[in-house]
Amino acid sequence: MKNNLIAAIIASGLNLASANASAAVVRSDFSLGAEGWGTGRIIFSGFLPAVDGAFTGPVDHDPVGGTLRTGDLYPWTTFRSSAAYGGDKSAFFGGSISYDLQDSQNDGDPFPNVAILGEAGRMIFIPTAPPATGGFTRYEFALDSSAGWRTNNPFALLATDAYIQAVLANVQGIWINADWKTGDDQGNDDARLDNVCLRDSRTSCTTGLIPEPASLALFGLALGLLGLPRKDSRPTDRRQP
Ligand SMILES: [Ca+2]
Ligand SMILES: [Ca+2]
Ligand SMILES: [Ca+2]
Repeated sequence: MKNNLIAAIIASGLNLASANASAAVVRSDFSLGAEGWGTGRIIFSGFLPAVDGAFTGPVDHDPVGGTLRTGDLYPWTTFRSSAAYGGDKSAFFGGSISYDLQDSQNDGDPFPNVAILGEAGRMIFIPTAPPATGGFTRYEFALDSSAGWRTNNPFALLATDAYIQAVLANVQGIWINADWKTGDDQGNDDARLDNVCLRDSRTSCTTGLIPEPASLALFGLALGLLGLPRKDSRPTDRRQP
């Protein structure tokens, strides 16, 4: 009876751990290539930005820097995520999206920095001041209402947690702004992107899965139960203080 209980506890702990690990993090460091990323377009819908969900264009890869790179290709040019960032990302609610971004020029004005498109035209975006021109600026935005996401409809209202969850339920892609300088010539907006990380609330982008206290307690309980029969047979002189 006790062995069945121990087995059940361990099995549930392992299931929990593997479910977390599979949904915990999506990363792109562009060491070897563009990793399925491309360029994207934003258009204005009234006074609000709207991403072109059907479009993905070519992007450059800088093998020396290990970064994505693009010049200004469209009226409003962005980087566009690979398919790995699409689909049901509900598990990432409460986590974050982070990346390093650089653009060689800007107007000094705030623009949407990152946009996430869900289904049925639902989009959330965050406007910021421009990134640095001579080096990367690191951004991290929580995937909940604390980050100040705005909606594309109807008046750039602050997105509620429920709206953000609806977007994450079926993500069409992520768009990161590569066009901070007005004008479309190829000489401006040398934009670069690196170290993109989409993570859930239990995962670190650098060290991977952070064990949950509940999981640890469960494992501790299981291991403790397993250890009980052996305890008395362990030689006293080998116990550690
Ligand atoms: Ca890199
Ligand atoms: Ca442009
Ligand atoms: Ca431009």
